[in-house]
Amino acid sequence: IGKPEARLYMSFMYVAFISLFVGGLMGLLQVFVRSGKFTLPWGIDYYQVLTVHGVILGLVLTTYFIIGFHFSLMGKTVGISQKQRKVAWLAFWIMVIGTIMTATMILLGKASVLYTFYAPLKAHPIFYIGLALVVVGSWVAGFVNWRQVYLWKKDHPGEKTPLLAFMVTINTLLWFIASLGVAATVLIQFIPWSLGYAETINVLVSRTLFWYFGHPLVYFWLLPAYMAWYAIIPKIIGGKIFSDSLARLSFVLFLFFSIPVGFHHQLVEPGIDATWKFIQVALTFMVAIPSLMTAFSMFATFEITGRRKGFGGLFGWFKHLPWKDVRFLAPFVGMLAFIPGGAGGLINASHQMNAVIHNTIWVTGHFHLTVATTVMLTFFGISYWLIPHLTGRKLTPSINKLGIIQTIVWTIGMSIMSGAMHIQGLLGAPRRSAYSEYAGGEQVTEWIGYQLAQAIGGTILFIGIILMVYIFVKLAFFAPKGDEEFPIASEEENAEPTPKFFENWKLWIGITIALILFAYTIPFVDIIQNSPPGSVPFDWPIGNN
Ligand code: HAS
Repeated sequence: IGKPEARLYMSFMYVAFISLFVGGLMGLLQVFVRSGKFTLPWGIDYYQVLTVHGVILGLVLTTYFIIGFHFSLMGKTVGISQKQRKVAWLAFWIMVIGTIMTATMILLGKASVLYTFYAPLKAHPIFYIGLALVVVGSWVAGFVNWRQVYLWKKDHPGEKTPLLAFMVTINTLLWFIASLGVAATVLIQFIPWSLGYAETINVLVSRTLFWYFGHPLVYFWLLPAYMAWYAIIPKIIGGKIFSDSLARLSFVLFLFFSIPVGFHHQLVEPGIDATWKFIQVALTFMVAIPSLMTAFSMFATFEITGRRKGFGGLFGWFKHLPWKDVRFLAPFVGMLAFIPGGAGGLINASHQMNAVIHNTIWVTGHFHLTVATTVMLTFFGISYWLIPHLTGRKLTPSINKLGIIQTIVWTIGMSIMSGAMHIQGLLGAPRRSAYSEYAGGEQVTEWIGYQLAQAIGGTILFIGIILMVYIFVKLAFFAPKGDEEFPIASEEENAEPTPKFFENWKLWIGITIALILFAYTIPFVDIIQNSPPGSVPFDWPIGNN
């Protein structure tokens, strides 16, 4: 790989891993506060720390890692020109400026609005302007990716887009369409409101636009992990991609179904008609299908590879997997975590059960299994080969061993922390709350042991973060020079050829937009028409309703 490309891709990775360290430290402080054995010094507020944690890990770390990974995949499969690289740098710097603006406001205590930042919580205008810049920067990066594919297709008429480039195109499309919602609420509602041009804000509109973005956001995190599962893990285990068409279909289904489902975060919210909640829940169950297809495909790859290596029987395939290779082990633990993580998601999406867990710390447990384990361990698994590949170094056996220890530490820490969160949530403990005895409520005593378990799990996780940051620094600067492989698998020979219609982008985008309009138009008009007094939407520039 050329130096200028590597420098570009690595810049995103540096921001990602610095974020991992800072965000992890904040997580440690939180579990300590919640245990009731520790108070924050110097008047630092719990919600300030919680906002840093959520924004920096949920939004900054993920977005930078994903964009850096997208670029690496595109560079490898369809190439990047010098001009595209320049625009990609522009994207990077717009994002960095935005991130610095946002982070400064949070650190000054002027934006303790949590990573979901919907109204009525209000932050300093610079916080929102910074966020808007991050989104704009990410769009510029996405436009570069589309241009890369477009030019490649022009040079290769009639050929199918390489699988990984196809997947990146879907993920950037998903991100673009979804982030229009957050851009709308930030530009039309929050910036005027925080600047004082508008006196009021329509809370329900802001929450609805946020969740229109917030749910697909989780698939924007998940899909890069799936890219690795479908196309990279088979190579690492010495196998092939089970089916290129199946992989493409599952990504197309994610594009369709990940956006028109935001109401499943608003099931207990008054002001949204129950019929539309029902429809969006039905669509939510549709979005589980491509994940089940992914599970099927992974089992197929494991089994076919195992049998080819001569491991027969019902579970013989299990034995051949390269357990001592951290490039496999870390993502594999991520897959395992997604079994309870995904099941938890289906519980959340079911209206009656949602009433039990909504706003409890169960939800925090759910997303620490999904994003903080499934996605993060896969991202770590990618880093073990991608970072040395980019820096011209080698993943040595000793760093590999350290990676295995890191994976085990993460698994233990997360099982304790997330397990405690799930149980405590079922016992009614709220999420997003500092330590409280709730006026001596009897039920509260049941939570204490779990709060302590959370603190123990969180501390183990923090050790995992230190280890990972150490491994990153080693791979980026100190590992011996060499050529680390960029592992991309080829397809099984007997797989059906991929049908041509997969390249029909107009069709995919058309269906996506139709589904969004179907799921959102009527309820959105309804929300606006029935706004309570004092919350007229979009009242800027009149501003005094
Ligand atoms: Fe979720 C809340 C529903 C997936 C993240 N979710 C959240 C929040 C986050 C989040 C961050 O319906 C909190 C937001 C906030 O701050 O308020 N979620 C779902 C559903 C799914 C789901 C239906 N979530 C995710 C993923 C996330 C994520 C992925 C991040 C990456 N979630 C909800 C709902 C809420 C929610 C409600 C709101 C709750 C409330 O009331 O506030 C589905 O996509 C899940 C489908 C997944 C599966 C699993 C397939 C299994 C696979 C593994 C295969 C394993 C192998 C290994 C191959 C059906 C693919 C096998 C080897 C062996 C040896 C066995």
